[in-house]
Amino acid sequence: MATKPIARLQYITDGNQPEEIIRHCTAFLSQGGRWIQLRMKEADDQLLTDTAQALRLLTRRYNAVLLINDRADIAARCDADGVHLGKQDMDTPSARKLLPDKIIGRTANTLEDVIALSHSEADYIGLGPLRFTTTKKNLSPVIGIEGYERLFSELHRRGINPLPTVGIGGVTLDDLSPLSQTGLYGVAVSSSITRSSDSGAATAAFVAGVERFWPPTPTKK
Ligand code: TZP
Ligand code: MG
Repeated sequence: MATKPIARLQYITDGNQPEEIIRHCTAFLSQGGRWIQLRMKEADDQLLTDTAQALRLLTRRYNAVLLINDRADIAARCDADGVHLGKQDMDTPSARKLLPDKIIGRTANTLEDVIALSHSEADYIGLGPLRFTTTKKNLSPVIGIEGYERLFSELHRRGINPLPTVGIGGVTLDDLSPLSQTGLYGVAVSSSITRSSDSGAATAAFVAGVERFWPPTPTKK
């Protein structure tokens, strides 16, 4: 399967209020963010579908990627660009049947998870948590910057080339420099954007930080 372009900065929505979600997503997109994962843990199917459809229209205006957390069926129904699935969610082959050409992201918490996923039909990995966060319930043990360093050196030692892997869980601006040195492909951020006093300004700082610490590689002529 052709490799799909994965953004180095991914925004994960927080909460279950569509107006708030759309407000923060608009700020994110207007400041250069191009990848949104809609995560509404307490919404029923109707509310999730309605919000996903509104975000689909919004993200199209910015040529941005829209993923739906947990629900491959709703991602398909809303013509989202893909889905992000946790360990308890649908298995990857079943999700691939629903979303043949779309992006499938999966959560990893350990070296073993990353290795298994890197041999799967998934497209990218969210690996975390970097540190404690209240955004997610039932958090797995924190990895820490040193944990990421150890994990990527072990992958290197074993000759394993992982799927693009983004760090997640309590990521702040100050983490971008050290995280970029570990082997991570990028970051997924929620509260550092959603809970800042100005989500647009926070996005602008993340966009600049990600470009600085993961500079685009020049394409050969
Ligand atoms: N998975 C692991 S941590 C997390 C998810 C969805 C939440 C990340 O959000 P925040 O607010 O950036 O810590
Ligand atoms: Mg899930």
